[in-house]
Amino acid sequence: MRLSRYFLPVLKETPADATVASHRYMLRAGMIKQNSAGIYTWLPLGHRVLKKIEQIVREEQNKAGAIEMLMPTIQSADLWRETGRYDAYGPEMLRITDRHDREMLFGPTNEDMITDVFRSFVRSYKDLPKMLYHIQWKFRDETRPRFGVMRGREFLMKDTYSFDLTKEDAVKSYNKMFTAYLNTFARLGIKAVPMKADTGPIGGDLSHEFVILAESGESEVFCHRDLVEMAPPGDVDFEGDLSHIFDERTSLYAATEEMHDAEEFAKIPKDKQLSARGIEVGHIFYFGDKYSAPMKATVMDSNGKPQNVMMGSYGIGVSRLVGGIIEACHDENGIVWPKSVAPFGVGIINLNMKDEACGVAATDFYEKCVEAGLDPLYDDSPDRGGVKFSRMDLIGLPYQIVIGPRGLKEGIVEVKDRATGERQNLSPEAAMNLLVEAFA
Ligand code: 5CA
Repeated sequence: MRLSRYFLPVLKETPADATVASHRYMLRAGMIKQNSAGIYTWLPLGHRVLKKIEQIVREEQNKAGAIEMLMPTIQSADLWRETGRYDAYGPEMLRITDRHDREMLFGPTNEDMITDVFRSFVRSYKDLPKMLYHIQWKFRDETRPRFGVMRGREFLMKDTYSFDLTKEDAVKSYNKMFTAYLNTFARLGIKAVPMKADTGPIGGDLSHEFVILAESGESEVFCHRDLVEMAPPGDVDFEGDLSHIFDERTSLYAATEEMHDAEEFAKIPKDKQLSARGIEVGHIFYFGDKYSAPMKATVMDSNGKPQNVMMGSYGIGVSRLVGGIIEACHDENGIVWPKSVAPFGVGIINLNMKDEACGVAATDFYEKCVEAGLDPLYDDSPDRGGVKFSRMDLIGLPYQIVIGPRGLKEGIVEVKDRATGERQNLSPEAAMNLLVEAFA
């Protein structure tokens, strides 16, 4: 992409109402525009990141055996009356009436609807287990939408629902998602720690939040330090036994504020005790027949007896992650994207648009990057060098290639690693090799 043809409305001023780094940088880098409280337009740069995160989440769900579908955003109140959640959910639910005075709502989550889908089609234990998911916009009329996309009112969620005959099988599904989440967050370039959590309006008796540790986190969390550095499971057989992955993590103390047990925490060696602030980027629940019982979602077991299907639900805040990743990955100059989710792989800065040799070299390098699949952003604007440098730092692409008249005379370009700040003078060929290797 050439910057001159792109839509990157970068702001010079720091927006006054943005109190956390991710919100400030997302506004300044032209990633989002607020439309009303907690509701945002995803501008092209922000949209790229959102889609990259979504795709990684999708790939890891598919690996775990979950099946993608798509349910609507607008739901009928009737389904929610069946489970008693229409009244229980309270003012966070956006309620709508259509022209026939039928009560509808903008879905804050989908347990009720997916249970209806399930009971409409599945009759036998032979069709189990099943894990179904979608990636869809949700609406929650939060009392205090804040921190930009991290606590929005309209937000993108990946929500998976598992269906099993027995609690024992349902726990296997829970472990699949637990494992898939560890891999997902590692691929996104962040450390998200699974912590014992409260179930809130979703319900159930087994639940974990996946939490990024960051100063701007909304809640206090407590855990054993070793959990933070644990390697992700990687390539595992999702049909095999995954309980050791779950046990290995949950044997170490980790809990959110609501579940915190000060006495248990005190048993951890002092130097391993970690209390910090955290951002919840994922939340998984096992709730058995909480929805299947009232909605009569049953399957025949091997004796021909109807059984309530045992369920769990598993959420990832896809849009929240854009902010969460920035909270974990930034410095005083701007965002420092992990390679896997960066909106472009490399930024090319042409320091002198009037210099013919620079134009030829930059265009040539840009085209080679396109061919190599590096997804380059070429700053071909007439702006001063200083403006180009700070804009490129702000938007946080992993690598910058600086092409200027002086270097070119010696046959070199400058490669800057955004994360380390390290600069190298290399021939264009060597620079290209470095990039190709970095993204291999
Ligand atoms: N149905 C279950 C799991 S599928 C559920 O709704 N869980 S949840 O309430 O914990 O939400 C799942 C994830 O959505 C959270 O972990 C969080 O990352 C994200 N999320 C929740 N509320 C918001 C919000 N207001 N803004 C942005 N993301 C949110």
